[in-house]
Amino acid sequence: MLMHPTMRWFGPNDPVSLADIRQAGCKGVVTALHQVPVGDVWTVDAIQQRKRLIEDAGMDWTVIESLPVSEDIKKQNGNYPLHIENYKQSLRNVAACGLRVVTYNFMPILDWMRTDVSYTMKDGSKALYFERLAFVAFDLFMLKRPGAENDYGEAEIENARARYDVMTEEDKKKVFNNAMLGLPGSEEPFTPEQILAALKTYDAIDSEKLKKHLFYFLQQVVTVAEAGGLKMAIHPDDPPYPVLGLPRIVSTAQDAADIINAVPSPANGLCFCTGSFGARSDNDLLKMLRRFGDQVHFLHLRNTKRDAAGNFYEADHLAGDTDMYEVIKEVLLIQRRRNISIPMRPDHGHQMLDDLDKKTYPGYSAIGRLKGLAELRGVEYAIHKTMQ
Ligand code: DNO
Repeated sequence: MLMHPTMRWFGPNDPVSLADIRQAGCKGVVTALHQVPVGDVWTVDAIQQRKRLIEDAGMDWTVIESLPVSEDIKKQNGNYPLHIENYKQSLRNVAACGLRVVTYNFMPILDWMRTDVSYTMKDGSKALYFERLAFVAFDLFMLKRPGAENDYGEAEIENARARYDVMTEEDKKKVFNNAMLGLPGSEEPFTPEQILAALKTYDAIDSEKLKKHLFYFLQQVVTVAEAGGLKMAIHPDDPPYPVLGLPRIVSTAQDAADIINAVPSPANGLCFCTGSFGARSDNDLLKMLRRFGDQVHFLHLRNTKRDAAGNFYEADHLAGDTDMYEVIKEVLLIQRRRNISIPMRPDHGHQMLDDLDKKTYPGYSAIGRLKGLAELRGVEYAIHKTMQ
């Protein structure tokens, strides 16, 4: 059995069309109703309408990414009881429409963090890049987060200062804007004051408390998901360690085990993102796959290349620190054991060829993902043949 090949689609405004995705070799689409405000109910009508669009293009809506969890739920304040009720209703509605996998994350405020979204590779294509010193400079000298200096060592602060001092005004603007891209709704420029105010709302929430909030959320929604035949798949933190003083609770094997054990159910599982987990050298992805294979409901296959200074860039799908051959082999064994085909998408891709002149979502240009998907499926096909 082969993985179910999919790509992410950001909806009708995505410059990458459903036809493009189909021609890339996908059978399924991963998307969300991005127009619905976080915390509101996804109605059956809206879900059906989106589903029809995808089916008319000859594919299925394989995975929802994401059914977002509101900040109120993460912080357990404001409207969180209502938001949880709404979340359950959305789950019932997507189940009624025949959808099966729901991805979500529990990252406070930020969905992902990079300092450069057009980092030039040797071949001229562009990748996403996290440069540690630029990030520290952003935190200390651009955002000026109170208490930030306690999160870094003296030498690192000094190096970040030196890095900051050589940045032109344009460089600074670029780092600032890129760091802000992972903020949901970040099409609108955020001011440092707005971000500092949002960060402040997490002052009294450490990782232990945030985990409790996640477990409470899971206790509420997993039974509903299970009743509807849905699989919930939590996405790991990106990058998988604390940033900007925010708590992080989906970064390691221990975190994954805690989440799975908190509410044991076939509906409570993982979106196994090799790019996010793989950005941390102490995450052994193969071991994690072996341990959590039964709970993996969705795969993001992406590769990162780390260095000792804490920088990483998004490498070609078959290059980087993760041995994709071994990962895919493990996935095929899991699929055989579970007798299922797990949805997979090539996560991100380099901006290249004609896409270099197009405006696409960072990481989500068509050609780079098409290349990644083709390479991953080639490896998969070859391994599969030898496993018969
Ligand atoms: C970034 C993605 C994330 C992911 C969400 C899932 O490229 O991997 O935005 O979709 O964190 O909730």
